[in-house]
Amino acid sequence: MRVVIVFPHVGYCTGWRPHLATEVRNGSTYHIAQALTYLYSTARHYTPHVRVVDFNFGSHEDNVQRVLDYRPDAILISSTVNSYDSTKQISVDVTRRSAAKLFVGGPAVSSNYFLRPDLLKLDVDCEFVVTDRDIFAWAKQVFGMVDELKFRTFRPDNSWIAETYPPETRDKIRYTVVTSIGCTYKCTFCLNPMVYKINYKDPEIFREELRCLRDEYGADAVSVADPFFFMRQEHADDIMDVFADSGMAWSQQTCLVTLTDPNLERMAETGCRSVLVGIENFTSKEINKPVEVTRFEDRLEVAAGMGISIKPSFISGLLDIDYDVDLAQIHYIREIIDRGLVPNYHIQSNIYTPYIPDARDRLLDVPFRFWGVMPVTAQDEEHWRRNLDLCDMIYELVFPETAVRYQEVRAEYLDHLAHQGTMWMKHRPVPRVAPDKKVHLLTSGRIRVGQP
Ligand code: B12
Ligand code: SF4
Repeated sequence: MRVVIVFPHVGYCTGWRPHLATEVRNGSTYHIAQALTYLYSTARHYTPHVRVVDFNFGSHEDNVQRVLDYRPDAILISSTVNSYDSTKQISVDVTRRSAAKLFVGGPAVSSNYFLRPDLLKLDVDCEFVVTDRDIFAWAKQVFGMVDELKFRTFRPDNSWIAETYPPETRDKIRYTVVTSIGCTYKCTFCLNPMVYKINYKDPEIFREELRCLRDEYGADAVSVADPFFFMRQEHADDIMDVFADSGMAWSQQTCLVTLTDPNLERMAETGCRSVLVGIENFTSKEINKPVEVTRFEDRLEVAAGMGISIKPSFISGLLDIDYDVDLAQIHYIREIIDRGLVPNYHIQSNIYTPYIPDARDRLLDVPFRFWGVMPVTAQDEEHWRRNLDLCDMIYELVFPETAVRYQEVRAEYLDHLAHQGTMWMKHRPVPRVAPDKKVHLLTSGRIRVGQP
């Protein structure tokens, strides 16, 4: 069986920081998706004929041609919601000229398939694939069989990188690895605790993976994609020992409470240069992890003293937060930039995006490329104006260098809304499920709305 794995274009939410910056600078890099490494390696377990095409590089037409040239029997598209416009376009363009069977999966599908299926409608036939705890289970749908593969012992194969990205592109990408999946916290807006069974990679498998990235690609730094690096101390210690032996620089993401003095010291000793820390909002009850201003500022200072940059991430417009409280947080973010505590290009500051179906959201009818950048949910028109105002304040105060680009994207967004009969998206209502119950229900199909 011949398989092509496709990563669609990520819309305006590029992953470069800030999203709407028109120049790539301050060390920004494109992070290779671990979904691709694992989709490729798993597919190779079943067939030798696998190719990956990443639509974030090169033209759409050339990439469609590359998919077709491989003469696939199956095409697997891995999509987030932000890249779903591109997924729709690719689906139409490839199925028009190929008889390959189309499978569409990834976070867009896992989060929406059961509770908001109307969002996934495509103009072509396809089979949707939901990840429910087991990241290898999809082989049953695609290959008609499934072997017992375990994240802990599975050996990822990174040889797809050389076939996918030409050397000039490889200079711009950041090599990534994943050492654990899932999360022990349960923030209501996050897919991680809902889609993955918690699991930890064997440090010796990880050592081999790093060796391959260093020897075959000359990688001298990697980014760890684990949603919560310090989820289990023993595992994190083992992984840091492997980094110490490798001599590679590394970065990771974790929660504020785990940035203790001993952890920061060991991170510094083992070559960790930066850590993404999800602060999100200092007052919201939607957040399941402890975050406090004093601890945050104290940790910023201690980490900086050890040569580690803390890259905080903030969310405005969460469902339980008032406009004034959000506005105060945006001013606070500006203040920490002015006080020299964090440069703005190390900050993620986004308007709340309704990635997880929630009966409290009312979605706007805008293309998916705006998700993660502009407001796409509000209770009513007045609330939408307040969310838009928060968004304006974020770009004006936190990312002033994006002003021109922001105004272009904003104008396109407003123009789109002005040409709709109604600004609200029509879809069947999302069933009310208590946020803490969603962790076990979102991807299991035990509550569902009916298929797209
Ligand atoms: C690491 C990470 C990042 C990293 C690296 C991103 C990258 N490109 O890899 C960084 C920090 C850069 C990042 C950025 C962003 N991210 Co991110 N990220 C993650 C995270 C925590 C882990 C992804 C991962 O590596 N998983 C491990 C791999 C092995 O598992 P997997 O991806 O689930 O894939 C397996 C299966 O699901 C299945 N599968 C997947 N797709 C398909 C398709 C088919 C056809 C089949 C058969 C099977 C299949 O098989 C795979 C392997 O076996 C996820 C959380 C999540 N739950 O996925 C969020 C997540 C994917 N990110 C998200 C978002 C929104 C973003 C940003 C848009 C954020 C922003 N505002 O900038 C950007 C987009 C950047 C980009 N270019 O992709 C959202 C997507 C929401 C949604 N519902 O669409 C997620 C789900 C987190 C969340 N908020 O809940 N991200
Ligand atoms: S702590 Fe981070 S990864 Fe875990 S559920 Fe909350 S936002 Fe998601």
